[in-house]
Amino acid sequence: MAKNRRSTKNDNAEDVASAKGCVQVNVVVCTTLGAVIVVIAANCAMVLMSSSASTLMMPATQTIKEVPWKGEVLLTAAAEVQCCQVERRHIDTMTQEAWNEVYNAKRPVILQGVMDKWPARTEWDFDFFRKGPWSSHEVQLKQHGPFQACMDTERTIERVQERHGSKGQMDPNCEALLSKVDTIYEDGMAEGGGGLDAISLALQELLGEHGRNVRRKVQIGTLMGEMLANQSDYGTYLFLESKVFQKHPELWTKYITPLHPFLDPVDFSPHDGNEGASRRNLLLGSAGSRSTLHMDPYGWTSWIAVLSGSKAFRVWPPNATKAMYMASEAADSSFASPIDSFGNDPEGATDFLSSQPLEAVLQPGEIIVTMDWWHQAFNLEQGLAITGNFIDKGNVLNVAERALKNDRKDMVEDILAQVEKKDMRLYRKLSRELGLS
Ligand SMILES: O=C(O)CCC(=O)C(=O)O
Repeated sequence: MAKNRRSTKNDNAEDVASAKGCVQVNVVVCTTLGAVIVVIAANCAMVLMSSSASTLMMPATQTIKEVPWKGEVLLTAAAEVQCCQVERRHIDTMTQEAWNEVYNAKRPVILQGVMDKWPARTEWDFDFFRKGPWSSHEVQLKQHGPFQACMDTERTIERVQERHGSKGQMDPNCEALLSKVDTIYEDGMAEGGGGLDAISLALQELLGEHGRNVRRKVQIGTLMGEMLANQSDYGTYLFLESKVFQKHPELWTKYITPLHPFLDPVDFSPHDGNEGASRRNLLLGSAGSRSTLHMDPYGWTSWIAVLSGSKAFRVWPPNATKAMYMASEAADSSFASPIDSFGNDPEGATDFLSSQPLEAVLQPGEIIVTMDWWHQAFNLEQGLAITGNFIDKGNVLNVAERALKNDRKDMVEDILAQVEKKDMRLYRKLSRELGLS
């Protein structure tokens, strides 16, 4: 099987690269091609929408009949996620000592009450984003469906085989779908038009009208407008976007306030010249979209605040890494598992299947702090959320050590420069502990 479409490391890296990263999105599409019903979806990892039609060479036959993707079934399964296994605390009852206790123990926690006075809580809706000056901001929609599910299955099988010998078999429909995409890719390459363009156009053609959203760039306002008018056939999709807060800082300063100091500590994240804007993300997902199963890079602390819609959430402790079937069992730079915990059970992945996540259903107004745990979210309804992350005195040593392990000395230097500016004692201690003094 050709390897070209399987640049999974890059896919992950790209996802992580958006500071929080790790989102993937879903679409289920049925389209008629001659007499054959094709059920297909497109991962977007290598699909660029700015392709030119001249590069496309379509394969002669379209015979994929079915792939193991049952969006509705998954929605039902996700709806069965337990509501309340993650501790919930109201901010009014959370003293500094109580917070220190939770934070130092690195236990995920759901905070209630923090968002009560945020203007975003009452003012942000789809219309708000359709009309404001931010409406012309472009975001990258990502979608996920059978194609991504098959890619994930294939990657999981490879990892299971590496660990346990030959276990697990590819579903024949997945095999057919993936080799179809390989063919399209290779034909495109052979044409000299560029594989990515070819794959993009081929998938659009296969998906018909629905294909237009395959890894599509779209203005927030347009997207919101279509959603409001209920004409959206975006399927299940999601975007996670930080640049909108860089371009429109008032979105954060005016609407996400007061931000409780527990979520806004003295921060040593490398500076991006935007006072932390790239550590803040706007997240929009339709029902059925989900993040990858991931842990946040380098063990920094993250939180996700739900403004509208509800989310099924699973978290696994940091020591569950072995059960995640990553390419390397050390926390490598991808930080994402090939497993979709809301998808089909990965055959043979015994460590994963016997792992025991905690589950929660997050409601609007709730904020989950995932600490350094593995997590995956599934949007039960379409909704808006924001995320933030920080490197503070409680996690900085861990982050720096992991960065060093990943050959990110540059990152450690940037972090240390921040620490030196803000906390000289901590700087000396860290330099000693990291053996850099
Ligand atoms: O889709 C979500 O709500 C989860 C986002 C997430 O896990 C993250 O930003 O780290």
